[in-house]
Order: sequence, then structure tokens, then C-alpha cells
Amino acid sequence: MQHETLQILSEGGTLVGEPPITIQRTRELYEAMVIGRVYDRKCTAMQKQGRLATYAPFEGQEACQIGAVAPLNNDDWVVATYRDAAAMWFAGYPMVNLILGRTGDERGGNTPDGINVLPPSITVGGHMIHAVGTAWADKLQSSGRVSLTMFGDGATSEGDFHEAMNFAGVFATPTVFFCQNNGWAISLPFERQTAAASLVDKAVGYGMPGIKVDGNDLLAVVSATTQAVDAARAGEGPTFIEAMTYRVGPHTTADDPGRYRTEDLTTTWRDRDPIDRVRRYLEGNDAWDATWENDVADTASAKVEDAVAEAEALEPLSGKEIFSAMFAQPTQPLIDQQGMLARDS
Ligand SMILES: Cc1ncc(C[n+]2csc(CCOP(=O)(O)OP(=O)(O)O)c2C)c(N)n1
Repeated sequence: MQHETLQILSEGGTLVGEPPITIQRTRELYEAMVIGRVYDRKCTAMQKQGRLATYAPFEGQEACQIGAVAPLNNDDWVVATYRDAAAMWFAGYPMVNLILGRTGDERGGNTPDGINVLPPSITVGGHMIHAVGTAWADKLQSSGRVSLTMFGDGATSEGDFHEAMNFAGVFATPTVFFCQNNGWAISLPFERQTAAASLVDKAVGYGMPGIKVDGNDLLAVVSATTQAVDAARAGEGPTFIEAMTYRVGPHTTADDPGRYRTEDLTTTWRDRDPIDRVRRYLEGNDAWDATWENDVADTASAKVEDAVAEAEALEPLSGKEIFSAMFAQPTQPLIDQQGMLARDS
């Protein structure tokens, strides 16, 4: 099946469709994308300095991450992956927790009360089921809340994807399935992931609408997600969104993309940078200047550096404490392991 790819901003930054948000809101989202990029580059550098464990960069996917979350209410759920730090932060998950998580500190997984963002899922696909669960609970309670789940193209090959999509379709849960098709699942290209021409085709099989969108176009992502969120909130059930994008960096800091893809391909996508596109749009509407850009850069840098300083100032958990960071009631294997550590130290 052929699907149109929704685009609102051309690569040159001119409108080719109806903008879903004001210029002022676009400026706010631009700032959030810049903060995301500064965070991403900082974490990549920190990993090389030995200050973080493996890190999964998302450069190139900022329009997806900020645009998908932008239409949500404060109490909607966000259930995302290891690559979705910008989306999680923008939805209210503290940046300091995201950093702690990458140091292996379990306190990074403590979501503050009132923030409906689950900790990042490292298990590919497993979290989509949780987003159907939160949505179903909200439906039963008539809370009006919506659950957004974000995942990659690779996750669509997991059984969990089928179960989540099927249940959401049958029970008409208010879930938005947001797939960032960045072309690769580590080294596996899209053509080996599926024989389907397009992931959005899969929506049909689960009885839900699908939208294919230019994932490097902030306004198109906001428009698609707004449509899906509004439908979910109105009781019309789930939507599947396939956002076409690309990660310009490695899969994680432990990966060498030079072994499976050409630099030319990456250069093509660098030229479609989602932040540059919005900057051109703002410039064309007299809503951008160098002074403001410097302010945005300073704000981003301060925000990220503050979070890093806060994370690094925390006393590491003691050997005893790491066992109590996971469950309210420790499981027997954890109690046994804690006993073993106490004996050996
Ligand atoms: C259930 C499971 N299988 C395998 C892995 C190893 N793994 C980590 S990321 C990844 C690729 C995921 O690709 P995709 O879903 O497209 O997301 P992306 O990393 O591109 O954002 C794999 C296979 C895992 N974490 N969980």
C-alpha cells in the first residue's frame, strides 16, 4: 500500500501545509529541541570520559521526541525507550534521573510523584504493553488520560508489539503508538526488519488508523500526534504513527556504524537536520535572531550542566542500598544476594 508522508515544513523551512501551532509555541519547541541536542552531545562526551556507562544518542530525532510529546497534557503517560531521553525530559522526567540511570544508579528510575513518565525501557518492545495497560486503566476510570508509547522500527518485530497493538485495538484503549523508524535496529536495515513496504501498513491489521509522517519535520510530527491524542481522548481508541527519521550517530556509544552503513547516507540525513529546518522557518517569519539563539544555547547549556552537577554530587548508593532501590518488598533472590554480599565484604 502506498501512503502519503505527512509534511508541513519543507526541508527549506517553508510551509507546505497548515501549521498546527503558533510561532510562539514553535519557538518553545525549538528551544526544547536544542536542549535535547545539548544533553545528547554532553552525554556522548561524558561516556567517552568514563563518566557514564553505554549511552544511546538520538541526534537527528529531536523533532520526533519533542513533537510527539508536545500535544500531551501534564498527566498523560509517556512510556518510552533508552533512546528517548529528550521526550521523557520534556514530559517531566527529571534530567538528573536520566543521567543517574546512565551511571547505573537505580535512583535514576525513581519517577517523582505526579510525573506520569515510566523509566526508560531497555527491553526492546516490552514497554508498549505497559502503555496499553496504563491506557486501559485510564479508560476504565474515565480519567481522560492518554498514553503515548515510543519505540523503534526494530521493536515492531517483537511479539510484544503484536500483543500491545492487538489488545489496544480490541479494547480501544487511548494509546498512541509512536514508532521512530530511524532505518536501523543496531546494524539491521529496515529491509531486513520487515517485508512490509511501510510499517504504517501494520495499523490496518489491528483495526486502528495509521499516519506516516516526516519525522524530521517538527510541525508534521506535532500535527500527527495531536490528531492521535485528540482521537484517543475522545474515546476513539489507538492510533499508530510511523515517523520517518534517522539517527545520525551510532546505535550506542558501543557501536561503530561505519561497519554497516555508508557515510554518504548519513550525510544526506545530516542535511535534513530537524533543528535547522525549524530555524529556517522561524527566520522566515522574523521570529529568530542571533541574540535569541545565543540565549537558547546558554539556557540549554546551564540546564544540562546543572543536571550533571547534581547527579555527580550524589553519594553513590552503598552495597546494602542497591538492593532496596528496585522493589518496595525485596524478592527472595535479592535477599539471598544481599546476604552473599554481606558475607563476602
Ligand atoms: C528484547 C530485546 N532484544 C534485543 C535487545 C538488544 N537490542 C537493544 S537495542 C536493539 C535494536 C532496537 O532497534 P529499534 O527498535 O529500531 O530502536 P532504535 O535502537 O533504532 O532506536 C536491540 C536488538 C534488547 N535490548 N531487548
